[in-house]
Amino acid sequence: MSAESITAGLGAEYAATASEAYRAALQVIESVEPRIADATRKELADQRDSLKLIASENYASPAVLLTMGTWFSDKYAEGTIGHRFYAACQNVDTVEALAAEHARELFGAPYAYVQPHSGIDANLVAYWAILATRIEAPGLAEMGAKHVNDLSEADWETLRNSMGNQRLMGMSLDTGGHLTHGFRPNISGKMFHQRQYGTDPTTGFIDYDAVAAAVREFKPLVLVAGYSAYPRRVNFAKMREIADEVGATFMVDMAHFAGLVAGKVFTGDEDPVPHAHVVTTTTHKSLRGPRGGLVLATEEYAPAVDKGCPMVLGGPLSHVMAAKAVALAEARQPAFRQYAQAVADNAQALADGFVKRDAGLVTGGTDNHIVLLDVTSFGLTGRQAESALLDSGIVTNRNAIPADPNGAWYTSGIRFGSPALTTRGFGADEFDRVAELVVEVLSNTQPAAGPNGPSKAKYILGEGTADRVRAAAAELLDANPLYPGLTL
Ligand code: DSN
Repeated sequence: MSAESITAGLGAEYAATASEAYRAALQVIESVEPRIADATRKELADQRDSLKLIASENYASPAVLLTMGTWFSDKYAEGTIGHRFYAACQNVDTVEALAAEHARELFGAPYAYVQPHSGIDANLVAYWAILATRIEAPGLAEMGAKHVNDLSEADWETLRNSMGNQRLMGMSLDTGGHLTHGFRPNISGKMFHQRQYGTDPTTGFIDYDAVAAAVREFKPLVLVAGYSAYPRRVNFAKMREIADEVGATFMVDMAHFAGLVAGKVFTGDEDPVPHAHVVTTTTHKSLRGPRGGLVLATEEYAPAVDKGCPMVLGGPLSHVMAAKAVALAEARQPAFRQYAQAVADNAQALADGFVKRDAGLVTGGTDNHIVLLDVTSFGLTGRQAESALLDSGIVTNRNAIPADPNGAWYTSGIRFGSPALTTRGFGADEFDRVAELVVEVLSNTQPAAGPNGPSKAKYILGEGTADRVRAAAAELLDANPLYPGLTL
């Protein structure tokens, strides 16, 4: 696999033009608010100078980034393609239609809705589309009405209440699920009567028999699969069978691994699109696009998803929909498949690097883009480990592990992801070296007491460790530059 094909997305081939564009843009920004121009330059420098291992982050191409800085930002376009509540949306129609077409083609989905601003927006559109299809539409028919506005106050109250307490089951946050999958503090845990499934306490893997038993007992209207911190693949065909047994709508949130689906690393039973009724994703994680979300749906759910505005959303971010179209076009290139395969291979190399250095991993390894390190094996909390790594130029995020004794704030885990450094061109050897550097930092970090006794946040990093690791990281970073040739 050639490094060039993987880093093609960074735009080395048009670096000179992009440099001119950014220099001009920064000059214009500087004339209005120089501190923002400075922060923008500093952000690039910081991203260039650190090992970014946050599993949900990536580096979008200059083509994607530049697409967001245009006058499409100024346009209101509530409604759908060709059916807007505002005039003069002809160019937004072009943009939205192209983004949706790329999404449909890339994922092989019958329908795509590209307006959601984020993952949570996409999930809310999906949830309300499911409620509209499964509860509201039959309720309206039973009441002999075509539209909710035709109902009496009393009938609307009855119908509205019937949507308010439906059942949803998703993966619990501490076993790797997302907060929008029924976590009580999130709107999904409040608008649904929710219950969660977890993972096997011994292996850390999803136990499909246990999920099936829980689903049979709870009989959810919606079964959600997908994760933010589960380092393994999911058998979506099996999950669909489980959903079908109780007549549940099967929804998959592929926000984390959409790039692996797009790049055909996840195929067959591991590709959610042929198995789910509704699939949601963000566009900025392994998919490497702009920040945003989208929803894919079967013909059955498409009409309700298409009403995302006004159901959940207001005006779409037309400039971001344009950038989604560019990113999805990039993801349809053959080079993206090589990138996606490298993301999976590199995560594997990182996990192997930890295992051979005796660091404890949740599930013992990975077969996606995530590696979840249990830092209790170093006598640390996630918070202490995250801070010590950051001091050493390694950017990660602390994350709960199953049945985490330190809770969701301090945590006992560090989540690593391979998408961003793979975009820079890192390969398996570099990821093994990253594992070595992480272990070096954590082995040289001690928990420390605060002024009031034991602390889950304070730590002492061995003298010289941060400098030593930063120097070693710089060698890797210099050999794999971020936005090669781009100068401000
Ligand atoms: N914040 C994203 C993640 O890190 O997984 C999802 O919300």
